[in-house]
Amino acid sequence: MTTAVLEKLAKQIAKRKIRVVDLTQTLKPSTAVIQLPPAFAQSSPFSISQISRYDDKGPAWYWNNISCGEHTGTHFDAPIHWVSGKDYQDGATDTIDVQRFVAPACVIDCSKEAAKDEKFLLTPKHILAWEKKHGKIPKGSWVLMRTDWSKRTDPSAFLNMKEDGPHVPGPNVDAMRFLTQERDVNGWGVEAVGTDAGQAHSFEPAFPAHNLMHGANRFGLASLCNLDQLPATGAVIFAAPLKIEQGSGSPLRVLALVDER
Ligand code: 23J
Ligand code: MN
Repeated sequence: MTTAVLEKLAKQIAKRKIRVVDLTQTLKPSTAVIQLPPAFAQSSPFSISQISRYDDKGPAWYWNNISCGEHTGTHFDAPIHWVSGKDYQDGATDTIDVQRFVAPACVIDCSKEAAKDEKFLLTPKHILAWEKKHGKIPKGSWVLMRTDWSKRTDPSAFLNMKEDGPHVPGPNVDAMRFLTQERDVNGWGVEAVGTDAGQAHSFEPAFPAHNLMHGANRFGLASLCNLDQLPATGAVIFAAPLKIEQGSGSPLRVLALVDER
């Protein structure tokens, strides 16, 4: 049975009846990195330096040294990233059950709302309205918030930092309670630099996408793109972070399989 299903899947992919959509932003030195208040330590941006390029330093090979924070560009947040998830033995990049790196996605389109309000907050009311149209969010799904925020290619517009912190859309506290407690999701993904709203430092609890998702051993995906190419339901996401020993997350390539029919 399984062989037949996988064979069929491989054929459909080869024929492009199932399309592979790249949900990943290009990682480069100008990639915007989250800015925390000055009291806290900061994450390093992505940097790349050439080792050799078919030259005297290496006549037949090209390669680079790279460095960056774990939470740079399109990246995965593991449960141990947050203090609320620190004790999960299976909550680090190297200990997570790999089965959870492949999961279906529900895409909630908030692009109109985010265009009107840079501080738009997704609430359970919006999620329930989405479910009325598309059905109940299946257990083990990614829930992805489409805002079209990834279309802000200028790093400062992407971060959108103001006097009172970033003006960036995201989820409210009750949305994160609902998805962890009532829907048993695999994780929560967004197009913005982090999984939480720009003003989430002032929420109670602060940073609910981090505090509640990771506290419930669920994952985060940040800086996604091309969510406008996904159906509301039916896409399958491949999101596997680097196997960093006791890693809190990592940049990664996020791919979606989408049925063309
Ligand atoms: C550290 C502290 C606060 C936040 C974050 C990291 C992230 O958004 C992240 O990339 O996980 S809000
Ligand atoms: Mn992160």
